Amino acid sequence: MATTNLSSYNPESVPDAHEMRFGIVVSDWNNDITSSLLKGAEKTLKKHGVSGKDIVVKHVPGSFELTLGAQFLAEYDDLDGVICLGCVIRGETPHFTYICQSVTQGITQLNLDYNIPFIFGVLTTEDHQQALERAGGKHGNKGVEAAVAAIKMAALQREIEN
Ligand code: DLZ
Repeated sequence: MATTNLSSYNPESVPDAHEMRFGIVVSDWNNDITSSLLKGAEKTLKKHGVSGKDIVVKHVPGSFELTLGAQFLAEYDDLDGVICLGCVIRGETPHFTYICQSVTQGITQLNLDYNIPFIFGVLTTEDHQQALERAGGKHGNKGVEAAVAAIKMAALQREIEN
């Protein structure tokens, strides 16, 4: 099955973001992967005009903590959106399933509770190799995809509100 390249998109389809401000909450679990996701997200936001001072990065211990970290950012800063970056790799126990369910439901709930977008930039993979391939490897970078989604959703909100 062909896998979409997560870094491939039409730059002209992305609205100008120079007046936007974003939070990024990033999980330290599987840091070799999530640090690449963070680099991809920051680079993409800047490429579309977001100033470095308007990118607020906060770290949390693991993907389970992404939801609360994102809520803290939404509560205490004036943001156009929050990008949640993490990497959950399947292990030998059902832990994977519980963390994936929790973070998926948590981020969905934040989208419904707050009037800004929360973007799901979480890799959920069978093994470390699959994660590497999606963190700047042959399938692109999930952080890039998440940043593009954040800008598009923030622009959509501005368009509808104005
Ligand atoms: C405990 C745990 C395990 C086993 N695996 C992962 C993982 O693959 N990816 C991830 O982001 N976090 C993992 N964690 C940590 C949990 O997300 C969480 O930080 C701890 O359970 C403490 O609440």
